[in-house]
Amino acid sequence: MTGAQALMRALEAVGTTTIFGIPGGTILPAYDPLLDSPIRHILCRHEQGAAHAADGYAQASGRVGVCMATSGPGVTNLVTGLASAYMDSVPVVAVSGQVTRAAIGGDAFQECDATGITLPVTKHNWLVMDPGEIAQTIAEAFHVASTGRPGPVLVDIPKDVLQARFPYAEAGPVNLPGYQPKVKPNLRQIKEAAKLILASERPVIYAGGGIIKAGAAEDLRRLAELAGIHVVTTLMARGAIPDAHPLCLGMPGMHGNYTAVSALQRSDLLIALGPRFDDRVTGKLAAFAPVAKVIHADIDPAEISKNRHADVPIVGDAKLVIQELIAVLEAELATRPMPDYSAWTGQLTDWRTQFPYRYHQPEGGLIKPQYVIERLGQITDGNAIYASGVGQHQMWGSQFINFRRPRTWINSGGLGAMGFGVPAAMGAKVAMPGDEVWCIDGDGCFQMTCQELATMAYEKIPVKIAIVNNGYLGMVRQWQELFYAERYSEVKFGWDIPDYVRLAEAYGCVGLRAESVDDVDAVIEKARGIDDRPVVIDFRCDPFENCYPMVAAGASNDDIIMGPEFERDHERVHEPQGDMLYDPEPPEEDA
Ligand SMILES: Cc1ncc(C[n+]2csc(CCOP(=O)(O)OP(=O)(O)O)c2C)c(N)n1
Repeated sequence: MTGAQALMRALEAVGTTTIFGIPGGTILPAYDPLLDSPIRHILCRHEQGAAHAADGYAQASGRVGVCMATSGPGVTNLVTGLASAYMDSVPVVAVSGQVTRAAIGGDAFQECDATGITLPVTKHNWLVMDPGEIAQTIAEAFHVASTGRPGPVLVDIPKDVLQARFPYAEAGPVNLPGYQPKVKPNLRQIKEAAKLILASERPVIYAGGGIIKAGAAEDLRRLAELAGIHVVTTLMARGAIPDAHPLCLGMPGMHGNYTAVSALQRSDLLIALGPRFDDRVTGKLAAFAPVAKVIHADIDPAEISKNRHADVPIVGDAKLVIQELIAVLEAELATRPMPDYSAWTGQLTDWRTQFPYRYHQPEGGLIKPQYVIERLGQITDGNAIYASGVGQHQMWGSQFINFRRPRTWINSGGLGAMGFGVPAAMGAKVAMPGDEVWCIDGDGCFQMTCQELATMAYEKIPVKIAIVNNGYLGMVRQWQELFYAERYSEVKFGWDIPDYVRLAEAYGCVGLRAESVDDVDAVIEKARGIDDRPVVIDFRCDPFENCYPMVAAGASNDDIIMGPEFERDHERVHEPQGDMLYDPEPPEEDA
């Protein structure tokens, strides 16, 4: 068979059912055997869309997402998507065409150094110079992408390797001596961790995206309930424990809620399970959780003590770590009671009642973006899959939807790539066709990848897209308002261009618009009733609404800004909270 046939055979053998891609000269041989393969190829309109779709597919399902592109500009268009998947540890396999072996290095037409260009944004990549290595490389690529700390990989194959005829042999077992992820935690560290938990007074579980990647959501809930310890869920861990659970505190960080931020800040023990101490969570690192000891469990040893020293480092799969921790704690609790956390719990409960997310929807006034998102979450009952763009709408989505289960909040968290939402929602819907899938997008983000509406309309992928149209690059406008004396430089788009309803219709979708609060429920309901094509809703929202709470970039979490709705209570927020308060060191100057 040919190398191209071998590629398809190998992709089928590892369970690929869908590829998102765009053909071109060097990958063309691989498109021919697709006609004879059961694999569904979804012809995207831009390779960035293909890569984000593979990412959304993987985040929603836990399976590996696959995308394919031609050499040169095809690969460079994939790079943003690969970088996003890399930052968020999402398993994606990208297959790219390369110029023929003889032409490599000669600046041939559409040549680019695909492995070189993607090296920093992939977990690993390969240039396959021998057709006999295709099957084994694909097997290795899937293994590397999906095991240990998951991530994207790229397999680059020269055109003549795809065309070459050779005797096919199935891939053998994957044996990579240099790649042995450690999944089983060390029992001694688990016992140390249990000891710290039993000695703590103000513990908090700091749950990161690793919980969802490891399929450890159920175990997380059991641990929290066994110990009676509250959980914060980072942007990438939303849904790891249901928001309605009494021990769930929601999202910490730059736009997190007061209780989650302060719980970390005042804690004496952070039980960090699969987070990476991202600066959007820690704020100014030197001032983060100043008196807390840290248990840090992560599958990637390089994460541990990278940003914050771990008193108890645990390398291992989050699911196994939690299961072992539960076993050790249960054994301990047979002989002694759990510490009394009631003072701490009382404090958390007080904060929760005093400082929930707040906004004000004036009657007859412009629609507030928070209102749109809150209603969307309520009407869908937190039961849909929600993908998001990047900006204010993303933060409000995380704040105002009550997530019920893991893999329902799909984001470009680490890279923060505008344009992620529409294609990621497409990938999610393909992976989970039985689920209702919404994209919550900004008008800026939407315009970066809205060409995938054509893909979805043509392929009958009925995603619903809620554009929170504030006519601005809202998050940037917010920063200009707060930190650049309201000097609004190059952030205004206006509500009207493009006309999103007509644009949706031109793309074969249904276009709807909400201009007043009274329209909001009706258009959401209407969109829910349409299942034969994508729906785009243009929600015309208040352009000057800001996202709060906010911890300014580089500021300490102690300096959380609660926003105008809390201005009256401002002094109270910053008053010492009795003996719950630590005595902070004076903050260090930024280096
Ligand atoms: C590709 C890319 N370019 C620029 C940015 C910087 N950026 C972050 S948020 C944002 C504004 C997003 O505007 P919009 O999509 O309208 O969402 P809103 O904040 O108004 O909800 C920008 C420009 C980015 N994150 N990604």
